[in-house]
Amino acid sequence: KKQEVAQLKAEIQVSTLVKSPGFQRTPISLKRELLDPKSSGIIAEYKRQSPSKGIINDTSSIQEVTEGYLSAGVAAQSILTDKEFFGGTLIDLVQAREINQTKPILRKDFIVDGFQIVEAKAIGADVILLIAACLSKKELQQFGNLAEDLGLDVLYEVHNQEELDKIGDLDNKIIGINNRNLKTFQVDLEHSIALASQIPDSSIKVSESGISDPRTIIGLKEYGFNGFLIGENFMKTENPGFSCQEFIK
Ligand code: IGP
Repeated sequence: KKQEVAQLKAEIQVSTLVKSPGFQRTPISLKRELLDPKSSGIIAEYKRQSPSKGIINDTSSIQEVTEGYLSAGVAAQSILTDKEFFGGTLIDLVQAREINQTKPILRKDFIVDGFQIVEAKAIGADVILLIAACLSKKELQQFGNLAEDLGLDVLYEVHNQEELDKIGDLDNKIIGINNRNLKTFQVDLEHSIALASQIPDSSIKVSESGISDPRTIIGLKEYGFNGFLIGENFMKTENPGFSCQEFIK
């Protein structure tokens, strides 16, 4: 009986979510944005804290950072909604969405259940993150299909060849290579460069983490990268939007 009640509860939650504002809008495509030759490719993140750095910024509001990133000319926004490790909330994304009506928003979180994908859509996200290291091949496929059914883009995150293989067909997918080793927190940009050659031209490549110099972006573009996910380098300053400008002008 308990299982039956739990199932019913889940169904009611989902049927409530599908009536929320996120379901009344058409998501903005990250794929299209990153493939636009005029795009800056910068996916700027809102990150208050991290397990490796502790507090990064606890004074800049989501509103001022969103406005700053947008006027700097970012391709998209990434917003951490994980509370435990990153001090993020769903409300951050809702508030950013109120201001940002033009650029894609990535819900950055550890997705381990389809419910979180429906939730992402409900709060107004356009893109979800699926981390290959945390999910089975079957889950990656299931969650990827669910996101697609809801009209959301997926950023598939990998660290190595093994994780890349788990994703299966890479064609036309957005693949993020995380330069930060999740166990040691060491950042190595060579990760992006080495794995890039294993990703077909038909997919969209994003380099994630540890980018702190605009020249790095110029270099990564030569290796076919379309997107650059940057958090700490902007958030550690007093005015993240202003710091972001230097990467776009
Ligand atoms: C941003 P950085 O080093 O610029 O702050 O990195 C982003 O790549 C990083 O926050 C990140 C992340 C993740 C966080 C990449 N993948 C998965 C949480 C979960």
